[in-house]
Amino acid sequence: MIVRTTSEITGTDRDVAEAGWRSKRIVLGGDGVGFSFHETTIEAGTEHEFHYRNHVEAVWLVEGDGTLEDLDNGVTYDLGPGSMYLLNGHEKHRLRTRTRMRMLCVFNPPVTGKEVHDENGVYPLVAVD
Ligand code: 9YT
Repeated sequence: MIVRTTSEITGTDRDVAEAGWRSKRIVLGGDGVGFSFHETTIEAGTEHEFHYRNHVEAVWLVEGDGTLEDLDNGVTYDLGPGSMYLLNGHEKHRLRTRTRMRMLCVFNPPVTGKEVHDENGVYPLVAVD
């Protein structure tokens, strides 16, 4: 069994930030369970494009609101506390925050912690050592 708290990973290499967003990865590929589990916060009034070509991601919004645009078909969804979106088709997407969002995200296959977004907002598939 593994038990962790947010405070013990804050400021470590499991706590990553890029412009406008920050993500604390409480479970990573190295934990060996087939998924990774993240708490992502995105600042108010920001816009982000992501495209997880190699991963399936579920995102459960706990706090905040904004919109999610599916860039594969142009459909836009309103998001608020309790909204969940599942990228089961590797959809390229744009998140726009009205207020600061806090969301819980699961990735399969797991993120290892070594990925960086490339110029298209894609994470490469990185094997666990
Ligand atoms: C909202 C979202 O896509 N979060 C993904 C996790 C974050 N980009 C990370 O931990 O790298």
